[in-house]
Amino acid sequence: MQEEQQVAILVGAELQQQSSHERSMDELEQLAFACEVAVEAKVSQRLEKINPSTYIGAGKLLEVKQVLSATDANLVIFDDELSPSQIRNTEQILECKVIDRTILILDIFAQRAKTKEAKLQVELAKLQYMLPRLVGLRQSLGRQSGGVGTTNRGAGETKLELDRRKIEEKMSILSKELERLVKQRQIQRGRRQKQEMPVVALVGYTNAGKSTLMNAFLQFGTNASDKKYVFEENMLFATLETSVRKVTLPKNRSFLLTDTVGFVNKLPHHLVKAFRSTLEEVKEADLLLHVVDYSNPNYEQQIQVTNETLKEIGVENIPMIYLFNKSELVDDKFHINREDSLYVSAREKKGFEALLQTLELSLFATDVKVEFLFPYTAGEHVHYFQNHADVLEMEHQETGTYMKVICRLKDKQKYEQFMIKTV
Ligand SMILES: Nc1nc2c(ncn2[C@@H]2O[C@H](COP(=O)(O)OP(=O)(O)OP(=O)(O)O)[C@@H](O)[C@H]2O)c(=O)[nH]1
Ligand SMILES: [Mg+2]
Repeated sequence: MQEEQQVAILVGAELQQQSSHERSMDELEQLAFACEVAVEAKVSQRLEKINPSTYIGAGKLLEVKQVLSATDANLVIFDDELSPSQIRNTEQILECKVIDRTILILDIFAQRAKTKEAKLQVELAKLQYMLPRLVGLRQSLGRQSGGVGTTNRGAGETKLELDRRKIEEKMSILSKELERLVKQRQIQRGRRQKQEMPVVALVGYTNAGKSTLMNAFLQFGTNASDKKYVFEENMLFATLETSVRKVTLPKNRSFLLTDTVGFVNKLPHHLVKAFRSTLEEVKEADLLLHVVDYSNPNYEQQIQVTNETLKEIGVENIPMIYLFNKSELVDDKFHINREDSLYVSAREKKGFEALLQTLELSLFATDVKVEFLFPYTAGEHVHYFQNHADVLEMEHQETGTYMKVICRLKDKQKYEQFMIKTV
């Protein structure tokens, strides 16, 4: 079936004196582009409060209808999550397919999801979103042959999806499958924890530069073998899956770095819930690097949205360092004077010296200087410390190998029996 080019009119309500309304509409436009939907026009209305039946006022809606008939637009996208009856009512009046910000984001996630886990999570979130909206969707589909979101699908599939009982059945199957995958992941994570390496997670708004930063870290690190670069791209939600890489800094100081999915304003609640398991890695981090697109005029709101979303997934009380990224694009860059922030450019690899120093301080502050004497029968321990500690001195003596090292506190405790003294 030939897919019709989708052309949309964006509709938003400006509540109070929101300065962020225009930016939210711009972001909606970017989200539409990410779904290959062209934007014909934007219509905004200043409102005291949202109209419960049609979201914007009836008069304004007719204005949208006029724009629809004057252009070749065939889709209306609201910049917020609509209730089932709002979708039904606006579709009836506009005689056109209506979707909202939520389904747009769900569609992007659906298109981008690559791993089985991500696919399941998105599908589940989509079904959850659809369930209470079946009536409205059914009507809309009677008129149009299009799918639920922005993608056109075959009629057979949509019919199946619109059957409530079948949806519920499917959701329960997906949940079980997801649970199984999550368990599998927890086992993997448990294995990793045994390595006792500190975990650092990159978090932040979508397109802030998290993946680019991760790749920069891999270049700086000394581990030559494990340089599996992650995907970075100038588009919203380039990253949907969590990737973990080991970064080794000089002096054998290693940590695990986690790249995660970015956040966006009004991120659908179902989606946050569905992605909770992916983001569990973040919950267990020792340190969060909050990456901010400092060149974005809206960066303050983006920080706020990110912090709120983190709270929603239960991430609290983890030390956080703000990385004001893309700082090479900003002239007056040092006006934020906060102790917990650094200015970097992931693209130009600037500001990394200070960053690495800060990481050293916060991750390896409890490292200790220890002297060991390993008998020659325990050669594997010598090997271990050569790879996991900063070796200051080493000497083969009569009774064994003498080592003076700076190592992790945990290792000191573990190998206490071989210790001569703490220096
Ligand atoms: N000018 C400039 N651009 C940067 C910098 N860091 C990243 N970018 C660009 O910003 C865009 C987004 O970068 P990503 O690393 O994919 O961003 P992300 O935070 O991983 O985004 P999501 O995965 O979508 O959440 C890319 O086009 C990068 O090249 C920087 O320091 N300066
Ligand atoms: Mg990314």
